[in-house]
Amino acid sequence: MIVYGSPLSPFVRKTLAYISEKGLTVELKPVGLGSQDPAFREASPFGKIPGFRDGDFAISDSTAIITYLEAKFPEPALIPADPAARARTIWFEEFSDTMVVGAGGKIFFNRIVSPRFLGKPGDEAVVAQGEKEMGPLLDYLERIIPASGFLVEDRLTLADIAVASPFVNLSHCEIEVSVGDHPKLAAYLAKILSRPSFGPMIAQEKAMLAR
Ligand SMILES: N[C@@H](CCC(=O)N[C@@H](CS)C(=O)NCC(=O)O)C(=O)O
Repeated sequence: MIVYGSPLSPFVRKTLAYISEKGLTVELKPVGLGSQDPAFREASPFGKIPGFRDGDFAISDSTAIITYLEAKFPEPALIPADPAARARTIWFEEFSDTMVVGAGGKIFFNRIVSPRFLGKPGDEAVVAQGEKEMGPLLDYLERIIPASGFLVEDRLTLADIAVASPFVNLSHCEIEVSVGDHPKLAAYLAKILSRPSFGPMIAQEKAMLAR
Protein backbone atom coordinates (compact mmCIF):
# COMPACT_ATOMS: atom_id res chain seq x y z
CA MET A 1 0.00 0.00 0.00
CA ILE A 2 1.19 3.52 -0.81
CA VAL A 3 0.38 6.88 0.79
CA TYR A 4 1.28 9.90 -1.36
CA GLY A 5 2.09 13.13 0.44
CA SER A 6 4.15 14.70 3.20
CA PRO A 7 3.62 14.22 6.95
CA LEU A 8 3.76 18.03 7.30
CA SER A 9 0.12 17.91 6.17
CA PRO A 10 -2.20 17.29 9.15
CA PHE A 11 -4.31 15.02 6.92
CA VAL A 12 -1.33 12.91 5.81
CA ARG A 13 -0.05 12.76 9.42
CA LYS A 14 -3.48 11.64 10.64
CA THR A 15 -3.55 8.89 7.98
CA LEU A 16 -0.01 7.68 8.75
CA ALA A 17 -0.59 7.66 12.53
CA TYR A 18 -3.84 5.73 12.02
CA ILE A 19 -2.01 3.19 9.80
CA SER A 20 0.69 2.78 12.43
CA GLU A 21 -1.87 2.28 15.24
CA LYS A 22 -3.54 -0.41 13.08
CA GLY A 23 -0.19 -2.24 12.91
CA LEU A 24 -0.14 -1.87 9.11
CA THR A 25 2.79 -0.79 6.97
CA VAL A 26 2.70 1.49 3.94
CA GLU A 27 5.20 3.07 1.64
CA LEU A 28 5.17 6.88 1.89
CA LYS A 29 5.80 8.41 -1.55
CA PRO A 30 6.77 12.07 -1.09
CA VAL A 31 4.59 14.34 -3.21
CA GLY A 32 4.83 18.11 -3.21
CA LEU A 33 2.05 20.67 -3.72
CA GLY A 34 0.95 20.76 -7.36
CA SER A 35 2.63 17.45 -8.29
CA GLN A 36 1.53 16.07 -11.67
CA ASP A 37 2.90 12.56 -10.97
CA PRO A 38 0.42 10.39 -12.94
CA ALA A 39 0.08 7.64 -10.30
CA PHE A 40 -0.58 10.30 -7.64
CA ARG A 41 -3.06 12.19 -9.84
CA GLU A 42 -4.92 8.96 -10.55
CA ALA A 43 -5.40 8.60 -6.78
CA SER A 44 -6.00 12.31 -6.18
CA PRO A 45 -7.60 14.00 -9.21
CA PHE A 46 -7.41 17.47 -7.63
CA GLY A 47 -3.85 17.02 -6.37
CA LYS A 48 -4.68 17.09 -2.66
CA ILE A 49 -2.67 15.05 -0.17
CA PRO A 50 -2.95 12.35 1.04
CA GLY A 51 -3.48 10.11 -1.99
CA PHE A 52 -3.54 6.35 -1.48
CA ARG A 53 -3.10 3.16 -3.49
CA ASP A 54 -3.72 -0.50 -2.65
CA GLY A 55 -3.01 -2.45 -5.86
CA ASP A 56 -5.57 -1.37 -8.45
CA PHE A 57 -7.58 0.66 -5.94
CA ALA A 58 -6.64 4.32 -5.65
CA ILE A 59 -8.36 7.13 -3.77
CA SER A 60 -7.71 10.40 -1.95
CA ASP A 61 -9.00 12.12 1.18
CA SER A 62 -7.82 11.05 4.64
CA THR A 63 -11.35 10.15 5.76
CA ALA A 64 -12.01 8.03 2.66
CA ILE A 65 -8.65 6.27 3.04
CA ILE A 66 -9.27 5.53 6.73
CA THR A 67 -12.82 4.32 5.97
CA TYR A 68 -11.37 1.88 3.41
CA LEU A 69 -8.68 0.61 5.77
CA GLU A 70 -11.05 0.24 8.73
CA ALA A 71 -13.38 -1.90 6.59
CA LYS A 72 -10.52 -3.97 5.17
CA PHE A 73 -8.64 -4.39 8.48
CA PRO A 74 -11.28 -4.28 11.25
CA GLU A 75 -8.89 -5.07 14.14
CA PRO A 76 -7.94 -3.23 16.26
CA ALA A 77 -11.13 -1.19 15.81
CA LEU A 78 -10.22 2.49 15.82
CA ILE A 79 -13.77 3.51 14.81
CA PRO A 80 -16.14 2.17 17.49
CA ALA A 81 -19.13 -0.03 16.63
CA ASP A 82 -21.49 1.46 19.22
CA PRO A 83 -23.69 4.02 17.39
CA ALA A 84 -23.16 6.94 19.78
CA ALA A 85 -19.42 6.27 20.17
CA ARG A 86 -19.03 5.97 16.40
CA ALA A 87 -20.88 9.25 15.84
CA ARG A 88 -18.75 11.00 18.48
CA THR A 89 -15.58 9.68 16.86
CA ILE A 90 -16.64 11.06 13.47
CA TRP A 91 -17.67 14.35 15.13
CA PHE A 92 -14.17 14.77 16.58
CA GLU A 93 -12.57 13.89 13.25
CA GLU A 94 -14.78 16.40 11.44
CA PHE A 95 -14.30 19.06 14.14
CA SER A 96 -10.54 18.71 13.81
CA ASP A 97 -10.38 18.44 9.99
CA THR A 98 -12.52 21.51 9.47
CA MET A 99 -12.32 23.78 12.53
CA VAL A 100 -8.88 23.05 14.04
CA VAL A 101 -7.15 22.69 10.65
CA GLY A 102 -9.10 25.74 9.42
CA ALA A 103 -7.76 27.96 12.21
CA GLY A 104 -4.34 26.29 12.53
CA GLY A 105 -3.84 26.25 8.76
CA LYS A 106 -3.94 30.07 8.69
CA ILE A 107 -1.05 30.10 11.15
CA PHE A 108 0.96 27.25 9.57
CA PHE A 109 0.55 28.56 6.03
CA ASN A 110 1.72 32.05 6.87
CA ARG A 111 4.49 31.11 9.30
CA ILE A 112 5.93 28.05 7.47
CA VAL A 113 4.48 27.20 4.03
CA SER A 114 4.51 30.65 2.45
CA PRO A 115 7.96 31.84 3.61
CA ARG A 116 9.71 28.43 3.45
CA PHE A 117 8.17 26.75 0.42
CA LEU A 118 6.65 29.54 -1.70
CA GLY A 119 9.30 32.19 -1.08
CA LYS A 120 6.71 34.79 0.00
CA PRO A 121 6.47 36.44 3.41
CA GLY A 122 3.49 35.29 5.48
CA ASP A 123 0.62 37.59 6.38
CA GLU A 124 0.69 38.20 10.14
CA ALA A 125 -2.90 39.57 10.07
CA VAL A 126 -4.07 36.14 8.89
CA VAL A 127 -1.97 34.49 11.64
CA ALA A 128 -3.73 36.71 14.20
CA GLN A 129 -7.11 35.71 12.76
CA GLY A 130 -6.14 32.01 13.04
CA GLU A 131 -5.07 32.51 16.66
CA LYS A 132 -8.41 34.22 17.41
CA GLU A 133 -10.38 31.37 15.83
CA MET A 134 -8.29 28.80 17.73
CA GLY A 135 -9.21 30.21 21.18
CA PRO A 136 -12.74 28.77 21.50
CA LEU A 137 -11.58 25.43 20.03
CA LEU A 138 -8.93 25.07 22.73
CA ASP A 139 -11.45 26.05 25.41
CA TYR A 140 -13.91 23.45 24.08
CA LEU A 141 -11.30 20.66 24.19
CA GLU A 142 -10.16 21.70 27.66
CA ARG A 143 -13.76 21.40 28.85
CA ILE A 144 -14.58 18.00 27.37
CA ILE A 145 -11.40 15.87 27.55
CA PRO A 146 -12.34 12.92 29.80
CA ALA A 147 -10.30 11.87 32.85
CA SER A 148 -9.19 8.73 30.95
CA GLY A 149 -7.21 10.93 28.54
CA PHE A 150 -9.07 9.54 25.51
CA LEU A 151 -11.95 11.30 23.78
CA VAL A 152 -14.19 8.28 23.11
CA GLU A 153 -14.70 4.94 24.89
CA ASP A 154 -11.77 5.60 27.27
CA ARG A 155 -9.38 4.06 24.75
CA LEU A 156 -7.48 5.26 21.70
CA THR A 157 -9.71 5.83 18.69
CA LEU A 158 -9.54 7.76 15.44
CA ALA A 159 -10.93 10.72 17.42
CA ASP A 160 -7.65 11.13 19.33
CA ILE A 161 -5.50 10.67 16.23
CA ALA A 162 -7.53 13.22 14.26
CA VAL A 163 -7.66 15.83 17.04
CA ALA A 164 -3.98 15.59 17.97
CA SER A 165 -2.60 15.73 14.41
CA PRO A 166 -3.02 19.44 13.55
CA PHE A 167 -1.50 20.51 16.86
CA VAL A 168 1.84 19.28 15.49
CA ASN A 169 1.60 22.00 12.83
CA LEU A 170 1.16 24.59 15.58
CA SER A 171 4.18 23.25 17.42
CA HIS A 172 6.21 23.65 14.19
CA CYS A 173 5.25 27.34 14.43
CA GLU A 174 6.52 27.29 18.03
CA ILE A 175 2.97 27.66 19.31
CA GLU A 176 2.49 25.12 22.07
CA VAL A 177 -0.77 24.66 23.96
CA SER A 178 0.11 26.18 27.31
CA VAL A 179 -0.22 24.13 30.48
CA GLY A 180 -1.02 27.41 32.25
CA ASP A 181 -4.04 28.16 30.06
CA HIS A 182 -5.20 24.66 29.08
CA PRO A 183 -3.63 22.08 31.42
CA LYS A 184 -5.88 19.14 30.46
CA LEU A 185 -5.43 19.75 26.75
CA ALA A 186 -1.65 20.18 27.09
CA ALA A 187 -1.36 16.86 29.01
CA TYR A 188 -3.69 15.12 26.56
CA LEU A 189 -1.67 16.26 23.52
CA ALA A 190 1.64 15.35 25.15
CA LYS A 191 0.35 11.82 25.81
CA ILE A 192 -1.16 11.20 22.35
CA LEU A 193 1.71 12.77 20.42
CA SER A 194 4.35 10.78 22.30
CA ARG A 195 2.87 7.47 21.09
CA PRO A 196 5.09 5.51 18.69
CA SER A 197 2.56 6.26 15.92
CA PHE A 198 3.35 9.99 16.15
CA GLY A 199 6.69 10.43 17.97
CA PRO A 200 9.21 9.33 15.29
CA MET A 201 7.18 11.01 12.53
CA ILE A 202 7.21 14.33 14.41
CA ALA A 203 10.98 14.03 14.98
CA GLN A 204 11.42 13.45 11.23
CA GLU A 205 9.28 16.52 10.46
CA LYS A 206 11.30 18.67 12.85
CA ALA A 207 14.54 17.47 11.22
CA MET A 208 13.08 18.28 7.78
CA LEU A 209 12.16 21.83 8.88
CA ALA A 210 15.53 22.39 10.58
CA ARG A 211 17.37 21.96 7.25
N1 LIG B 1 -10.34 16.60 3.11
C1 LIG B 1 -9.01 16.29 2.62
C2 LIG B 1 -8.15 17.54 2.68
C3 LIG B 1 -6.80 17.36 2.00
C4 LIG B 1 -6.08 18.68 1.84
O1 LIG B 1 -6.68 19.77 1.75
N2 LIG B 1 -4.75 18.62 1.81
C5 LIG B 1 -3.96 19.81 1.59
C6 LIG B 1 -2.65 19.74 2.36
S1 LIG B 1 -2.89 19.88 4.10
C7 LIG B 1 -3.60 19.93 0.13
O2 LIG B 1 -3.33 18.94 -0.53
N3 LIG B 1 -3.54 21.17 -0.38
C8 LIG B 1 -3.10 21.40 -1.72
C9 LIG B 1 -4.19 21.92 -2.61
O3 LIG B 1 -5.30 22.20 -2.10
O4 LIG B 1 -3.92 22.02 -3.80
C10 LIG B 1 -8.41 15.14 3.45
O5 LIG B 1 -8.92 14.87 4.54
O6 LIG B 1 -7.48 14.47 2.97
